[in-house]
Amino acid sequence: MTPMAPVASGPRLRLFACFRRLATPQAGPLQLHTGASCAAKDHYDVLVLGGGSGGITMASRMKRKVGAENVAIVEPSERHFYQPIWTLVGAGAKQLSSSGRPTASVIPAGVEWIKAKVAELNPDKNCIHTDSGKEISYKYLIVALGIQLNYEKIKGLPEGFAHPKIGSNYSVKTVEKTWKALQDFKEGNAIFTFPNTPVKCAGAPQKIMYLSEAYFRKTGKRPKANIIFNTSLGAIFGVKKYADALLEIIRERDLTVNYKHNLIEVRADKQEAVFENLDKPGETQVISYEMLHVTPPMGPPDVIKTSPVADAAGWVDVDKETLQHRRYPNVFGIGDCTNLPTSKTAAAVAAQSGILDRTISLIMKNQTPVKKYDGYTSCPLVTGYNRVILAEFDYNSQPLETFPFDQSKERLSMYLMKADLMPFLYWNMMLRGYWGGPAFLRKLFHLGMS
Ligand code: FAD
Ligand code: UQ1
Repeated sequence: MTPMAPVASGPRLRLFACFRRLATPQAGPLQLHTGASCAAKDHYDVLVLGGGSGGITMASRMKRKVGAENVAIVEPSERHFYQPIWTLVGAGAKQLSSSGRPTASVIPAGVEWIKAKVAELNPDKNCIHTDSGKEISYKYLIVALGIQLNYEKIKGLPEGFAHPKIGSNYSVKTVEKTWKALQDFKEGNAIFTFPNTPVKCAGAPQKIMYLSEAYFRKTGKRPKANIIFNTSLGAIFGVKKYADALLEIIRERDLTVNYKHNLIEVRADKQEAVFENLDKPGETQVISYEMLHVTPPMGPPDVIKTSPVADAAGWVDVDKETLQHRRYPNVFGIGDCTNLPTSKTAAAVAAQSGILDRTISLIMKNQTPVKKYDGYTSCPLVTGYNRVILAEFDYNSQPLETFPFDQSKERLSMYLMKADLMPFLYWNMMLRGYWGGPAFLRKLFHLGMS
């Protein structure tokens, strides 16, 4: 891809930058769009869409590159959440309040926070529109809008959450309902679901099952609990090494797994869940529950789906090694909203942020991106109140483990890392742009071993 010419930085030079773009004829097929620009009053060298894990992390890194005053983030929410801890909130092991901080406190100092929703992307004119009617232009765009939760695709939801016995760790509104349902459980079916779509943190739907089982054991309710994992998938986990370990736990703890079972309806007033059998079209099954944990169907944010930056499935269409957009060279994507063919996690975002930082730096200097993302992602599979299997793997679903021991074994040390070290690392290093994943640790540990 042909990189673009660097543009002047600094607020006073923004107007100049706009005129220069309009006045300078550009050559090369991929540069056409850089000659066009909307008549926006607001212009930034780097515009970041979304102030979640990827957006804040990249804004911190870009601030170091181009100066805080040349970076803006578009994000409507007043609070920023560390979502990975919701698994433990749903199981009563952490408080919900510990998972959120004011967005204002995580926006890098000096970076502009545009408190609005992105309503439209216009990459051909290098600008976006917000729901408040603002038009903002940019030189470089980073799309970090996350994945959209589509509870309404299940009949009876989200209104069913008004009833007891049902919860979902995937939303700040329903995660505490999981813990309530666990505490209220007396006897019967405890059902955990996995939808028929891509999801973020593909381990989370089953982590809460293991925690629930441990809770029932601790409170003497286990003999009266029938624990069921109904998953749309055909396997328990995508990486054989960890799947084998999980299947052993499932066998030991007497958990029932039904593959290719997709939740399509919740009759919360009657405590019934309806599943379709994906292998037998038209066949449905109604199961009564005493507790139901819903992982909702998910998909790309609507605003991306309907924009030119989307691929055919609606995700931001990026190069899987450089994270640069495949058609708009000044557009980049990170995290859950992209079509990167890896598991969508904050750990993946951390690794991607280091790569994207390098990619953008080189593009800004008219050079070709060299650093290549290997698909690194990680999923701390919480299997009890003091046990974690730390899955780490790459694009090829091959284990890419950091530590010099077998991570497919349940460990207390990995639980402590998940519950206490990771939140610290997230708030203090990742969001400040100083954590690009554990690759350096992996090299260090494995060097020590050889
Ligand atoms: P997000 O962090 O979700 O940020 C997206 C941002 O975009 C949000 O702030 C949102 O408000 C904003 N936005 C959306 N639409 C618009 C719009 N139109 N305009 C402007 N802004 C918009 N990851 C791990 O690594 N380890 C784990 O153990 C783990 N466990 C998890 C457990 C649960 C229950 C959940 C829910 C997630 C878990 N994750 C885990 C996944 C992790 O939280 C996500 O993968 C990560 O947050 C993705 O970052 P992101 O920036 O792509 O999206
Ligand atoms: C990680 O880097 C990360 O991002 C901050 C997570 O998200 C919360 C993780 O869960 C994990 C496991 C990692 C990987 C880090 C190490 C030290 C293995």
